[in-house]
Amino acid sequence: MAEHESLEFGKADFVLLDNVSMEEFMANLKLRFEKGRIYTYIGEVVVSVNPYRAMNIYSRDTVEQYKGRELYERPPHLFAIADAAYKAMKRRNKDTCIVISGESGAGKTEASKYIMQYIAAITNPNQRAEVERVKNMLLKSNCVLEAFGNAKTNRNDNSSRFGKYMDINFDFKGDPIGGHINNYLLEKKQSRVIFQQEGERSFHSFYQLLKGGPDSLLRSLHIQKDPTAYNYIKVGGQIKSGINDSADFKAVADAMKVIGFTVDEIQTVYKILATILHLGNLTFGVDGDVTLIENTKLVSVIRELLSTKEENVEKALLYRTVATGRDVIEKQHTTQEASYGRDALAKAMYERLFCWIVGRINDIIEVKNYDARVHGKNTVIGVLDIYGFEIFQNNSFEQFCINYCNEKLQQLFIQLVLKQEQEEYQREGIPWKHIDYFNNQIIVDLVEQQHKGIFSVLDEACMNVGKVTDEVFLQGLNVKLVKHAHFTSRKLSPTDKSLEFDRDFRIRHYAGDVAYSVVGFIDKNKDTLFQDFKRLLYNSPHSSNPVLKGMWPEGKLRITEVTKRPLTAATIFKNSMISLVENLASKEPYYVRCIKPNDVKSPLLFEPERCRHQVEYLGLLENVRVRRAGFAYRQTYPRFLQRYKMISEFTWPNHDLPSDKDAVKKLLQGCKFDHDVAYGKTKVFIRTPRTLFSLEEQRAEMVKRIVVFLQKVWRGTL
Ligand code: AD9
Ligand code: MG
Repeated sequence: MAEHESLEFGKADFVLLDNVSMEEFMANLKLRFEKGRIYTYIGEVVVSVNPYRAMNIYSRDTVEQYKGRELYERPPHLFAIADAAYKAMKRRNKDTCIVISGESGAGKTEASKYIMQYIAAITNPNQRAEVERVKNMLLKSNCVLEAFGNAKTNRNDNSSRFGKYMDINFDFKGDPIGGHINNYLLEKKQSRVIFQQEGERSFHSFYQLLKGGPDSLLRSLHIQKDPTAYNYIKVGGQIKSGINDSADFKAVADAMKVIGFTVDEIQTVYKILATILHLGNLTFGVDGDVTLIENTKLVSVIRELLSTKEENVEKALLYRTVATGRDVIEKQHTTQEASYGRDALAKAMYERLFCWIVGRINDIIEVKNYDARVHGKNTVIGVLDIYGFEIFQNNSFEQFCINYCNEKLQQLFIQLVLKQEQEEYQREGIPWKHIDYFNNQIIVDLVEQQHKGIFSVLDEACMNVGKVTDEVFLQGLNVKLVKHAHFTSRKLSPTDKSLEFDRDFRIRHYAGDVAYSVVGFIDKNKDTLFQDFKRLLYNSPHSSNPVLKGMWPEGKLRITEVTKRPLTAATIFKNSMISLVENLASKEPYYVRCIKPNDVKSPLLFEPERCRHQVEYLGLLENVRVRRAGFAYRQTYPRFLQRYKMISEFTWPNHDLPSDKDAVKKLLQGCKFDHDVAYGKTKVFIRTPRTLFSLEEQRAEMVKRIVVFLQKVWRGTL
């Protein structure tokens, strides 16, 4: 139990609840939130509730209070978890990772920044210049990634539209020497680039350029300041956001420079943003049976920005080159196809731009010239900031991918928590008792299994030569998964009222049932960008500007060479999840579970129903159960004695027993708690929280008596 906290703030660790029930869990969460205690533990997991107000708990002073301390010595805090991950890495030479999950707006990205800030604050005591440089770059990379990967949504003014995993590498002294970022795109094909929901914006980068770009830059890009002049960001352009885009433009430009982007690279980034905005204003018309571009002036602007020939741009937008055997023919688009192609191009350009930025940051921050033979092992702390379970009114391909990701993480979590417990018991020589839990491997398989899994069925449907529709995909699912306990659809359960539409299927996730609409699955899964664009962009820039070219490596294939289909979105996502989980599994994990208390960003409101859902989706009760199935509390003998020795005559003020272990035994036997504990090699394990409370109460009583006694001594009245 975390010390220095009285019970008036609720229980600092959920494993100490009297009963593990949703009611008790929620009551404790609410009480703590209302008392300004936003963090609570489940063992070594931090549960965090977004305070929606500035908290005075991240200062340099607070850092000092957590530095080098054990988890339970101070009130629950992100810093304690960051410190635990850091200590484990340093002391045991082990790679560790911190997994942060929760729904949009729950506080994941803020938490990841506080963790990075903490790590930066406690490392490099000798102020080595090279390490300071690396730290600065790691912190600055956040600012760039947020500009290009975040947007204002209805849920969060600064919503990360990508999942992020960042490795920080440390040298043998425990100082940061580099890093690596992996990104997991959330919005398939960056649909936000061409359209936003009412009340939302496109990515910050566009508004920053328009509001903050110097006039000379905007002139060279043929861009005007008013965002509503651009079709693609028109909706979001009208929004008053409270975000200072102009100041952010400068901060991002500065961060790119500090990280090491060249002037040419930064210029190319702006050119791509401008090209996308111009593309959105292109319109198509017909003259007889010829499709044409109506505003030809824009074509010359785009040509200039991409450094290519005008006719190349026009051709790529209006024609599609197809290879039939050895012959190459050009097919003209209809206006509809041309608009579709234009939008696909804009989205793909943004996606490639974002991935290129991540790749460029990686080139710069990766560890170079580290010789493990000289310096010892280089260890890693990974920080994962990734979207949690999503259940909306309408759930589509994106929610399906996100929820699959959470199934994978849950599987890992259960395995690792159980494994960790098991290993600790083994180390301490305590017999292992089997813990019953729901193993969600069956749902992971349902999605990712070869041939029979949902992703396979989807890929197969996309490869159909004949009709490729969402319905064909659903039929495939109905055939392959007819008997699966966690899958159903309208066809398979015609009387099921919860499946509203014919085109829905439902999965029984570990966190609850979710109905998905198959509409759009096929389109979102396929790479719909015409090859012609890839060739255009690969071939366009002069060789002196390799940036754009580097984003489109497939463009170098000649038309007759393009035989292999590009990987589907599902396959790319699945592969990235499998390797992410493999990577995490090789590290010692720490968890932060974020909860959003309300939908109106209020610091005062705790909406019980909203929070309860999240507690369910995050599997927190299961987490408490697993944690309690073994021993609720454990502590090393010396620390245990330090805290409780005053409650026993055998140990107060000092004991004369052969070891601390013997002293603890004597103490607990004296209190008649012997039946509820196990004595490991270095730690005492207490099974039920009640025992611990009782110890705490006795301790509080003794502390009171000692204080009274001392006061009397001081006053000389004894
Ligand atoms: V999303 O999935 O990227 O849409 P996140 O990352 O979970 O989402 P984020 O960290 O961006 O949410 O937090 C949302 C907002 O909540 C922030 O912009 C802050 O205004 C607010 N917030 C979150 N955590 C804290 C905190 N510890 N202290 C104060 C906070 N405010
Ligand atoms: Mg975020």
